[in-house]
Amino acid sequence: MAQQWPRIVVHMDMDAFFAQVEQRDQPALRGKPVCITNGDKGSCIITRSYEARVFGVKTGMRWFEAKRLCPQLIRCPSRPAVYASVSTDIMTTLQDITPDIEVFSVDEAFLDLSRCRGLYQGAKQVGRLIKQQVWAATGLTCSVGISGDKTTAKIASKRSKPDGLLVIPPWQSRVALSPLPVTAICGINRGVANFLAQYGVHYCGQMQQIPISVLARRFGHLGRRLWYMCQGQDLDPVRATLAPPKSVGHGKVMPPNTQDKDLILNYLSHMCEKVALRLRAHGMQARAFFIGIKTEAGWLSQQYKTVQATDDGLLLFQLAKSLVALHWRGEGVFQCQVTALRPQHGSGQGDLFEAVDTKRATVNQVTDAINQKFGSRSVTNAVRLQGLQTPDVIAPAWRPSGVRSTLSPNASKST
Ligand code: TTP
Ligand code: MG
Repeated sequence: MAQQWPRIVVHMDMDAFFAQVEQRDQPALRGKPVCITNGDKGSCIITRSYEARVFGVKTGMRWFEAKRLCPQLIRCPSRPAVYASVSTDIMTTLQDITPDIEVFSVDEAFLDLSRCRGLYQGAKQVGRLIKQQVWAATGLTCSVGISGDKTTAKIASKRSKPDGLLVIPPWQSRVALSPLPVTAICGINRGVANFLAQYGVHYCGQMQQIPISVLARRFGHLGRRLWYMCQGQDLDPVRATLAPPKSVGHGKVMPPNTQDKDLILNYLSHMCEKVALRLRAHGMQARAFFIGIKTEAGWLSQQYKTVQATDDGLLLFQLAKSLVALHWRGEGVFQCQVTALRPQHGSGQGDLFEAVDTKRATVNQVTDAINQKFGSRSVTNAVRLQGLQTPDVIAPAWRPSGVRSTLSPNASKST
């Protein structure tokens, strides 16, 4: 991605989240004005489908008032446990894009792509990928805004709704936000707006007219942040709320009783590459790996420790080859598994006496970029070429522990 993007910040927001889940689960509701209330007698609208919005039905409105605006409005009782579970699926699948995710609410997340920009071609492509991932995981649409800061990204996702994608390059943020009333900015409530109005500031574009110190004196650090936010330069970082995965593993069931050594190695090589690719996608490396092949008598396996933390598939394959050489005596193999244990962000603690293999890192980086652009395995190791007919591995659905703790079954916002 172009260097003019000091940070690449994405805001993902589900469209009419609770209502869309109900329309997904009850096909009869699709295309109809639907609203969600607490229980089937609830009097307050928690949210409403886009079909209901056309009639002016709003969140927080009383049921009888909404019904007056839209006589055919259908009321659905809220199912918090279902929404929490869908929310978990969304946040989990977003981890495949970047580990730097801030779960902002039950249906919103910020993603910082700055650390994995090498994996993607551009903002539009990542945005489309995110929408596809969310759709594949849940069958629901979302809207995605991308910019250089959280505030502008959030404005962009909102502006693109529903089922939209809008990129506002950072150098256009100030102009894009300029005509918006200050109350459009997340964090500016009536009290702050009234204070700003005393200085003649009603729109974001007017913020530069007052010195930052005015806001700092009145609201402290938040005031300073608001001054930057209105100008499309929100400095607030994406604060990762999800715990990193405890392990990253790939396994595959093989043709029963495989005794062909080349085929066994081929499968293992494939697993090694998958694990390494996933580590790299998360900006992680590990020093400990489980490698195993399953025979009728059980697993032939070993835990390996590497001298340095690694994300290199070729190095893992060396370990896998040594496993086969050491433990395998020609028995039929049914399954294979490669797992990185306790992966860590970055390269962890380096070894003072071992030179880091930067050449391999560069090869991996270039390979990832080519495969990202032209499809997986456009570039691959020669040992894996003969296995190209085998279908791609389905990634095991690992669930980062952090997701569940940030979302309770009653995760809906209060109304
Ligand atoms: P929002 O993202 O604010 O709204 P939405 O997803 O329904 O619609 P939009 O397409 O405009 O994003 O909120 C997400 C869910 O949170 C929403 O479906 C219902 C719930 N919610 C509440 O429970 N109380 C509230 O006050 C709001 C605003 C939302
Ligand atoms: Mg939403």
